[in-house]
Amino acid sequence: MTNTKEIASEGLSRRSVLLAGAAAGVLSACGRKGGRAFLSSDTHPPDYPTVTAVDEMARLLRERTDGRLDIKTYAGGQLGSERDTLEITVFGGLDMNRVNLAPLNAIEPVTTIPALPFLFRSNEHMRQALDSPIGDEILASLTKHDLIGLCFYDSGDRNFYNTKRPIYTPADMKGMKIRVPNSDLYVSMIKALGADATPMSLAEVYQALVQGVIDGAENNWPSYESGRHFEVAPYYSLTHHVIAPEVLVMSKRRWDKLSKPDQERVRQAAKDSVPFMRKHWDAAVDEARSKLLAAGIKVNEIADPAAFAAAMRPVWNKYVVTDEQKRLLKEIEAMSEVG
Ligand code: GTR
Repeated sequence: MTNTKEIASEGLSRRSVLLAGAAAGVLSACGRKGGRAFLSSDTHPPDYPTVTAVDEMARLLRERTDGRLDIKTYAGGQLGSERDTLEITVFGGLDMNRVNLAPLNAIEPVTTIPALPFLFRSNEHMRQALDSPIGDEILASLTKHDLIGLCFYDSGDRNFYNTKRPIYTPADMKGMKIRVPNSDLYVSMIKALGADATPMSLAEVYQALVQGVIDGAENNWPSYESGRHFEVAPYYSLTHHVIAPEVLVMSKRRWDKLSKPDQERVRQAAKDSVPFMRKHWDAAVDEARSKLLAAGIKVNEIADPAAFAAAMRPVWNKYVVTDEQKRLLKEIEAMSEVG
């Protein structure tokens, strides 16, 4: 398990130092009346719902502070991968970052809970759990790592896609090389299915598929579409194995410089951007699905989801070890009324 101190003692990679320098350059370049805009990063393109949700948060902040507080998002991974930009955010070179939970798994054990395979029964179940005090507790767990967890956004369900064949059973995955985000939990999930896991950043996936470095990957409909991975990996198999949310974080260094009322404004604007995000997320999933079906991808349901769940279940025992994790897991499972 890596914590922020260990990251610090390993030192920032050369790439991260360069990125921090670039970020600092951008920061000084966007000076404005009443202070500079918060600089935020996102791996997705400008029209993706995570990016437009932060734009909405920026709009709310401007409106509520007469333009004094604002956010400038660098979308499309311009400032680097989620892992690199997260390091920079911890050290204060970036003010905000919208990332998946995966790169946080190595930093904070409780972030692995919503990322467990076959935990949430539906998107509704995920939303309800993270809207409850459970979500607040997970967001608050990031503070000791110098990050302020502002809110969760949707990421839908992740499914496998590949260049070779439809996947119907775990046995169909045997020997396949599957890209995963940089998270030990994801590596273990793929290994549990008998496939080989290759962690890499999202930006590298298209080329890796073309070159045959990997046979496939896994992601939600909008990411599969916006990264154009479907062009080279047309088999999309609906395993629905993970429904982990996205998270919006702020650097604690920047946060600590804000007045208490401004901290409250930032937190409230983030929370108020969530319904906007959900509405656009649902539309984006429908739109991506229709576009991809029209483009001729080969989609299949899996015969027996329970077989995938059973094969991946040992991962729960490996990653759920602390009392806090066990309690949160129990509470989420006990929410039986939804989904
Ligand atoms: C997407 C998520 C990104 C990133 C990506 C990945 O669904 O929105 O933040 O984590 O998956 O697989 O790297």
